[in-house]
Amino acid sequence: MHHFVDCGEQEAAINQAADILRRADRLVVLTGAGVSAESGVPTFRGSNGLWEGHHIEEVATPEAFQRDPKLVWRFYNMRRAALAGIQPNPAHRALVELERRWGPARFTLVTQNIDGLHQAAGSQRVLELHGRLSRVRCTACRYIADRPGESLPELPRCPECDELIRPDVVWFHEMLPQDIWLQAAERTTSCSCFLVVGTSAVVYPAAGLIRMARDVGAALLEFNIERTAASRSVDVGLYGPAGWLLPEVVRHL
Ligand code: BV8
Ligand code: ZN
Repeated sequence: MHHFVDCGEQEAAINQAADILRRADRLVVLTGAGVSAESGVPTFRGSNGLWEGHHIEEVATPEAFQRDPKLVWRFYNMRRAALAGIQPNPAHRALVELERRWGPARFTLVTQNIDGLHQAAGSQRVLELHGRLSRVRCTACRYIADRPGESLPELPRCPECDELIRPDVVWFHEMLPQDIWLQAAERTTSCSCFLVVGTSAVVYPAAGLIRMARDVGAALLEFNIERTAASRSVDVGLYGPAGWLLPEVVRHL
């Protein structure tokens, strides 16, 4: 396990990471909020996990929605509105390039993010573990729809049955979409190199993929601006903005 921090050592880390990637047959990448940070999307723990004085873990829950749906919709409508002004950054585009080089059978992008920026950048296959901010679904019937760019009322109702609709995201204390989780786990346990990009690695079961990759002997690379809960498990840590480091490693391939 090596951590390179200053630019001389960072150059070494970039070369080492490129060497490891070059030899890798099947890649899995796990991204978190940090990969969208340079697009202007606030991270969760950057604001020490607060929104309007509430802990995000307390707003993004079914209990909060039950108790105060207006508060929860205010939180999500604000984030939906913010989506209008954001674009993918070079980190997203570097991951599109990796997918192009390895091809869909040997490259899997797993994201905890709900901003849709990977798809906007051109990633073809994205496993969204925590859902999608632009999508809404009914709390009562099977209505579900992708409604990007639309500002919703403070208590939006279902066009089919008039019950409350909710963001189609996975809240804390909710199960992840089973089929997506199984695909992510299956790809992770058969990969030879696992990249952890822009995540504090504290939210489970997503963060559990890191351990799963290590347990099958995959090489682990971390891209982050600082050390995380995953840092002690990785082979090479590259510490700096993902929007610079990821394209840099791709350039060295
Ligand atoms: C579950 C969607 C099974 C919503 C999200 C009690 C009861 C039940 C469960 C639990 C419990 N206690 C704990 C749990 C488990 C819980 C959990 O892990 N909690 C944590 C807080 C400890 N998990 C769950 O509840 C999961 N479900 O367990 O179900 C179950 C079911 C019922 C009963 C029992 C068990 C569901 C988890 C999914 C929650 N939904 N998002 C929304 O977004 O509004 S999670 C949320 O956090 C986001 O998806 C986000 O992606 C994710 C993780 O955060 P990160 O992406 O890592 O973002 P963060 O800000 O933390 O870090 C950013 C990183 O980027 C930093 O490291 C920073 O240094 C770096 N960075 C910043 N800038 C840059 C950069 N890196 C590179 N370049 C830069 N420029
Ligand atoms: Zn309905």
